[in-house]
Formats: sequence, structure tokens, C-alpha cells
Amino acid sequence: MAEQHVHPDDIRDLFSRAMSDMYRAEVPQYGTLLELVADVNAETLRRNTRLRAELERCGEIERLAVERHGAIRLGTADELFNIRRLFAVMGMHPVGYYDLSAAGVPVHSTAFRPITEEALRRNPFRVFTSLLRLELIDNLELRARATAILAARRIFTPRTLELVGLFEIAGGLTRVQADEFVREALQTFRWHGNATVDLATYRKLHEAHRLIADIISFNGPHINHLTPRTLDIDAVQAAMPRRGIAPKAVIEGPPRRNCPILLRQTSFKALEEQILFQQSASEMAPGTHAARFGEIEQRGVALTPKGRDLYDKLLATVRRDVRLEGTIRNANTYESELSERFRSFPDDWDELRRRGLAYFRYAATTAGRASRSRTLLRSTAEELIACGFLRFDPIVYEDFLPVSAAGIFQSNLGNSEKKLYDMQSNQAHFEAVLGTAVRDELELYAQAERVSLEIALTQLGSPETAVV
Ligand code: OOG
Ligand code: NI
Repeated sequence: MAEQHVHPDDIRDLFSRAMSDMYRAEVPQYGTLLELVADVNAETLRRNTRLRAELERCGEIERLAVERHGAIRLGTADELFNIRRLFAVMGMHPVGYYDLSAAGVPVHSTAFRPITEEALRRNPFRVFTSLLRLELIDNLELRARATAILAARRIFTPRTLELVGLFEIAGGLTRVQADEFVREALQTFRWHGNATVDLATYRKLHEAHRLIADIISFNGPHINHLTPRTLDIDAVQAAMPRRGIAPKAVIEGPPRRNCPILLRQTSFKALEEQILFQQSASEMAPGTHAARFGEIEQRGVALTPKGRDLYDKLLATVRRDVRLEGTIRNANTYESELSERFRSFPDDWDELRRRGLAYFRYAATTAGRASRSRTLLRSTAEELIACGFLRFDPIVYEDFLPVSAAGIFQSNLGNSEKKLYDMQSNQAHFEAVLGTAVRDELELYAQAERVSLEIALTQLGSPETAVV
């Protein structure tokens, strides 16, 4: 990258702040949520000095205030291909494949996010990006109509695509270009108060699936939520009603624990917003559409395939046995059952590590570095940990969870929207359209762990120590 180019991490930081400002201006409840999360985070850090020290050591404190994820839903192959190019300008790359059709939502998805440790520390802005699977609309006439509507729309300004092209040729953008890119790219994510279809078409699309109407009826993939990260999701959930926000009944993901794992999320319902529908070239008709909602998340340690397996199994048993729909009593039963069944999931950092359930970042301690003696040479990593020469910290989960994502989608659609799709998941097709393979998130965590251990062992003077 040439000297005069702005670093992609800086462009991402600019963009995520601009996006947050835009969303805050458009959806006032998002601003309220940001304030609530900031209050709860400050209070949690004040009370829990150990957590504070841990987050400081791992460089998590600085990113906390800027950390958030958003979500968009795209309609065509072309849109997905170009959004990948757009996000690459900001150092965001597709990680993971999520098939939501299994959960009754006719999309498949990936998350665009930074992938290096340094970039994640700077600003971990992520965008959960879904592509509509038109083949899941079984009314053929409606499918053809939807396809034609999508083919006619342009979700990127011409200048955005020009700047993306310049970035690809030159390997970066200048300051002036970067500022212009942020302004132009933001247009793709803004809200449209005017639909491109008439009310009757909207209703037909809505009947096929509310998500289908949301994707097809507008001139762009409006950002549908922005999610700040909290250190205590239960506290935020409990405080939401006091600030005039009604959260969904249960928190998605694992239960509350001493050692948080993966990701816990909760949201508030999408708001009904006024829309003008295009009845004819000159006539508009008023109506409403609900798409934009609020969400919060709490992140924990990334799990290994073995840990993830255990998580999926335990979660599945609760979801099989407790019906989620409906009453508060169900919600309470769900939460106590969840806690009960997760008792068999170790809740101690060292046990999680020794049993190979989660990923950790290793570091040589000051004491370890001071005593670089020959006796260390044949010590195992376990021995180095036991004598205080090697330390480990949880690696934060930076991705999403398909069952939770489905729950978030569903809470905004109403439970009656749960359709049964018998279509196979289709990662190969998704990647062909995207123009690249998605990265394997587990490989990224495994690599971060491996590299940290190698560096630590080299610092301790025992690089040939057997890797745990
Ligand atoms: C995306 C829902 C998934 C999450 O946090 O799991 C998601 C959407 O509604 O478009 O954002
Ligand atoms: Ni989300």
C-alpha cells in the first residue's frame, strides 16, 4: 500500500461511525439503546475490576465503545458480488456460511468482518449479509415478477463502484477518495421511504414471506439493525422497558455463565414505518412496512469444534423440550432449563482449555521471560502454565450463530412466518456468486491460538515444547 493511501482499517472506522450516526438520526430508539449499553458497560467495569483488567490486557476496552454489527439483505448475485468488493475497501472479508432456510427463512448468509487480530482490535465492525434465495418462492409467476424487479434496480451509486474500481487498481484510496467513498457507500444502506412497487404487489410478496417483501420492494438493502456490544446483557434486557423499549421474550444463545461462551443476543421488535407505494407513474399510496429493529449482544470465548458440538447438542435439547412461543412462563421455563442443561458445559477457563472446548491466546509472563533458563527447554506447556511462566486468555468469538440469527429474524417476523423449506443448503452456489470462498472461522481462531503459543514459547526460550 502506497504512503498516501488511507489504511482500510481507518476507512472502516470512519464508515462504521458514519453508519451509526445515520441510523441514530433515523431510528431514535437505537440512540436510547446506545446510551443504555454505555451506562451498563461503565457500571459493570466499575464493579468488576477483574473483568476490567482482563479486557485491558487483551486490548478489548478501547474497541468496546465503537464495537457493533449490522445486517443487510440482498436480492441478486450481482449485488452480493459487488458488496464483497465494497467491503474489501474497508478490510472486511466474508467469514462463515449460514444457511437460514433450515430455520424457515429463505436466505443464506455470510458475515463481512476484519480478520487479523490488529484489525479486529482497531474496529471489529461486522455486517451480517444475507442473499435471498429466489428459488424458494414457489409461486412461479411471483418469482418471475420478483426477479424482474430486482434486475432493474441499482443499489450502488455509480461513483461508489468507480471508487471500488480505483481501490482495486491502485491498492488503496487517498484521503479525499476515502472520504468520498464513505459518503457514497453509505447511500446503499440508507432507508427508502418510497417503495418501488405498488401496494398489491407488496402484499403478494409479503404473503410469500415478509422478508421477501422487505428485500424486493425497495431501491436498496437498508441497514436493518445496528448492534452494540454489552458486558452484561441481562442487565440491559432488564433495563430496556424502563427506557421505553420492549425486548423479545428470551435471550438467544447460551445461558448466563461465569465464563461467557460464544454470543448472547436479544432484540426489540421492528417498528412500523410510513411508506409511500408506487401505484403508477404519478400516483402514490400510503402504507407501512416494518424492517428496522434494535439488538444488543454480549460476546464470549470462541469454541473449538468439540465445544461447539456440545453447545449445539445442549441447545437443541432445550429447544426440543420447551416451546418458546407465547407466554412469559414459557420464557422463564426456557431460561431455567437452559441454565440447568448447560451445567454439563464446564464453566472454568482452565477446564475449558484443558478439555479442548475453547480457544485461548497464550503469552509469556514477565516472570517467565525473566527466567529463560535451560530447564525450561523440556517443559511442557502445561508445566509452564503451572509455574506461572505461560498465561492464557480467552479468544473472543467474532462471528454469529445460525440458530440465534434465525431467532432474531423470527422475532421480527412473527412466529406464524415459520415456513418449511426442503431445499438443500448451498454453500457452493453462494460462494460462486460471491466470487470467492468464505473463510472458515474455526481455522482463524485455531491459527490465532497456534501463533500466540509459538511466539510465547519462543520468548520463553523453549520453542520445541510440545504444543498443547
Ligand atoms: C439478520 C439477522 C441475524 C444476528 O445478529 O444474528 C443477525 C437480519 O435480520 O437480516 O443479525
Ligand atoms: Ni444482528
